[in-house]
Amino acid sequence: MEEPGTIYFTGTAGAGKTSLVRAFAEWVRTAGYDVTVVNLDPGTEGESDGIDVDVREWVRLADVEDEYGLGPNGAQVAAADMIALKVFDVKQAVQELKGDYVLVDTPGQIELFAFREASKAIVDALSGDRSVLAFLFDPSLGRTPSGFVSLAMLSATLEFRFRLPMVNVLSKSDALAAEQLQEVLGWSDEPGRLYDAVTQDAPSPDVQLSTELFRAIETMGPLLGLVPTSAKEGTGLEALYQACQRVFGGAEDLEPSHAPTSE
Ligand SMILES: Nc1nc2c(ncn2[C@@H]2O[C@H](COP(=O)(O)OP(=O)(O)O)[C@@H](O)[C@H]2O)c(=O)[nH]1
Ligand SMILES: [Mg+2]
Repeated sequence: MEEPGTIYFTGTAGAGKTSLVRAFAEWVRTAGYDVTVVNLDPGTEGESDGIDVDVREWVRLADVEDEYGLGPNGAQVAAADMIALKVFDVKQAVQELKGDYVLVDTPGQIELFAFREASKAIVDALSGDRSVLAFLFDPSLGRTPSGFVSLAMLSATLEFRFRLPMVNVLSKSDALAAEQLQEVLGWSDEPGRLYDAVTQDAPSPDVQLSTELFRAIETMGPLLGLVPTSAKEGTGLEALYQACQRVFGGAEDLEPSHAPTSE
């Protein structure tokens, strides 16, 4: 059996990871594939509905806080380390479900996920040859030139840390007006436009810094290729599927077996 395609949904707190995992899981299932949804966030609130493998079965943030008398930040760090110790149990639970695609919702605090060795160990253990990071650009930050550059840097940092291919996503695209959406997508399609936007941004002490950051992004290579999605409106999900599929190298599999809206 072919190895499942594993997609890690990453992004700043509130970027829409959990919502997109749910909407995308539904789309991929309707397209005829088996999907396994994994929650790696020990602090997420709410029920496990729609989650197939939930790390809270092994580690819960509230329990770690109580048991070790830690505040939320200390508990997050401790929980990440505890999850790393359970990663083979998580992996076994994922493998038993034999999904075609594994969608992984990552912890709310991206700095913990990005910079703790434990997270790297977890991703390394769960990832096979067909793995990709999806990084969500939250439009509330990504709609300004400096916010956009900051998110692009964060995306590049994750790619560099985890050594996995990256698909960049503009989440909550319904929250932007049409012209704003076109502007932001233009920044990702044509670096020159982002450069102009950054340099024309209202003069402020950090414009120089943003410009330097932009030059770094420019030399970092391939264009970001932002895929606009909306979990709320269910748009962009097929484009996201295709972007991931291109990374997995299954060009012949670009067309889902049963497109959801085909009948
Ligand atoms: N307008 C809009 N809001 C969204 C969308 N996806 C998520 N949200 C809202 O953004 C907030 C954070 O979403 P969530 O999925 O919990 O983000 P996470 O912290 O990255 O997992 C919630 O209030 C959601 O209702 C979307 O596609 N469009
Ligand atoms: Mg979430």
